[in-house]
Amino acid sequence: MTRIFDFTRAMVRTPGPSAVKGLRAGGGPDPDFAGLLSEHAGYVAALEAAGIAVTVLDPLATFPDALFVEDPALVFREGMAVLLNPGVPSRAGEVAELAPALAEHFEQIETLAEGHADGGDVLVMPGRAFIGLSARTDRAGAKELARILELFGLATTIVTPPPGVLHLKTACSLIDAETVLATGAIARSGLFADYCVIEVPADEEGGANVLRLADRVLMGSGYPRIADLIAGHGAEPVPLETGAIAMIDAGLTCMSLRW
Ligand code: CIR
Repeated sequence: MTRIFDFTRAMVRTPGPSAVKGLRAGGGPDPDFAGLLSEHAGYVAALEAAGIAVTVLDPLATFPDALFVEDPALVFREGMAVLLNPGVPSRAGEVAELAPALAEHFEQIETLAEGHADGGDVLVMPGRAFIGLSARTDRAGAKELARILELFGLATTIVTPPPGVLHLKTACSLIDAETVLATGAIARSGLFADYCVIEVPADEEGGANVLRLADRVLMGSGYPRIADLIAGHGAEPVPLETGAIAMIDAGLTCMSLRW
């Protein structure tokens, strides 16, 4: 039986030179373009090594953050996709750029008609999606997204993540159907009371965004205790270099759409 983290296809967008100007909440220097390119290539190689056929879209010079394809859309292996409305003006135009590529793969495409929502704020568990309110996802967008996801048969829960994270999934990730990896603040919040929570050690919170693919978990290198926790849970940790993308506030889930 196909599990929620068994994917056969993914879509990514190669970073262009403007990606070094990607948004970052805490300021800081630009990452090196060669570093971004090599981390992205390593990520694509890791998707392919997991048996996933990857569609690679061309860079978009006018949208520095367009390599983070997870934010302008949501996709489901059952053939549905949702065009979202990113909550920061510089990313709004990414949706129209992504739409034609999605139309080649998805039969039913819904559009967020109200409010703002970023895909990074949506954690999809079996039968239920958690939608985080953030600086990017407002209540109108979350409610509208909930309406659409309920059409798809998913229950939804709108949650307020602890402060200080860009997106809900900056601080938590799916490990399996019953399990999430989460920072201490999320673990203590009771948000995932119905799930098994693997708590990220306090000094490794930057590594809480991981990507489960079949029997492996793509994760940032430099988080040895998270790697041990994942291995202890029976999945294979695959550490990837993420130093450059982390400088523009990104992790593992945000660089692809999977179905
Ligand atoms: C942004 O601030 O929008 C990008 N620099 C990073 C987006 C990361 N997206 C994600 O985690 N889903």
